[in-house]
Amino acid sequence: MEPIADPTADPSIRIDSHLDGVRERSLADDVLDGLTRPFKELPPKHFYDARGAELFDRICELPEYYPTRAERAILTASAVELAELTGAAELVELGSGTAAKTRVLLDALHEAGTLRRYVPVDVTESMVRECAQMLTEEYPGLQVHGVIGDFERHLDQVPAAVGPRLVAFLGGTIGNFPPGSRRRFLRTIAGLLGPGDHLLMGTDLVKDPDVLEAAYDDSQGVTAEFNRNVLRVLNRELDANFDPDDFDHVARFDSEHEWIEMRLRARREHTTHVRALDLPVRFAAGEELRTEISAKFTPERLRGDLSAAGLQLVSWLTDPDELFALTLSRLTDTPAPATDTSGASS
Ligand code: AVJ
Repeated sequence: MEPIADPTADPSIRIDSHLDGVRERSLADDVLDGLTRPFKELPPKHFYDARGAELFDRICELPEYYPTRAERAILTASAVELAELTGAAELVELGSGTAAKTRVLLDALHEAGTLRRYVPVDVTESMVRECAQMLTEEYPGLQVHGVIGDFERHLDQVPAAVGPRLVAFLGGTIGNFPPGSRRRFLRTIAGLLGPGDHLLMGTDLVKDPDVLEAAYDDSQGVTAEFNRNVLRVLNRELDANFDPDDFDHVARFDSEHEWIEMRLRARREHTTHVRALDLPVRFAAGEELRTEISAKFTPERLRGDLSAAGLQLVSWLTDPDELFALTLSRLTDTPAPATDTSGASS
């Protein structure tokens, strides 16, 4: 059957979806795997249903949660310099969301006259569509090629570059990966880069544990609600019967691993049922379910991770209080191969 041309379709927007049930399957797999372990665990990506995304937006406005403000301040102060350093024709953004921070970068690249295409990669189709619409109106001539998918699985769906590329992975989300998969993921990102391309990444920095713990355990209890929201996701998506009020929110800085851990602690002994998986899950009183790690970085640790992924630092940008860092990096220079002696190479 011929596709029916949509007369309202905007030729500057293309959106490809790679989701078809992937999300549902991954939730079921993660729950079956994570809730049957001796130390129960769920990956943080399942926080973000509509309510979770809304709660996260509220977190970003909290007085205790400094990362969003610090990162925006760095971006604002450095956007022109970043546009100059990268000369990017294309911005690929992993986990683009509403693209609020991205605008600062798009503005600078647009001003510099190099910007041609924006490639947002995100699981939420409605957000990508809305922001594609707005951005093509705001920046005449801009192409938007949205990739709807999970950035952990679908980076191979990012289209070939149209010119110097800047990949942005903002917000400190790289901190959600444990160290091994972090390096593996960085290597996958490096696969999106060619010579002359750059990665711009946001990372939260190691600091006073009280400041860190307050950022993940705010006085208004928004983060606690965000944490418990993952139980509501399981209730809805997998027909589970968690009572979120059966769990306390816990946020602790693990100074050995240099990461924040969020957990849900059972207030009493009880058994819940994840009916879609026919899975009873027993909690002892005080038993904890780990829902997130959020790694905090030192310059040394970040350099090590980047270099293990074949990347080298181009610039290290931080806010005046050194709370957060934005780093620009590129593929590590490799010595030119000395095997071609024919003189025929270009
Ligand atoms: C979106 C993953 C960067 O780790 O700080 C905020 C998520 N969790 N408060 C973070 C989060 C609790 C956030 N990231």
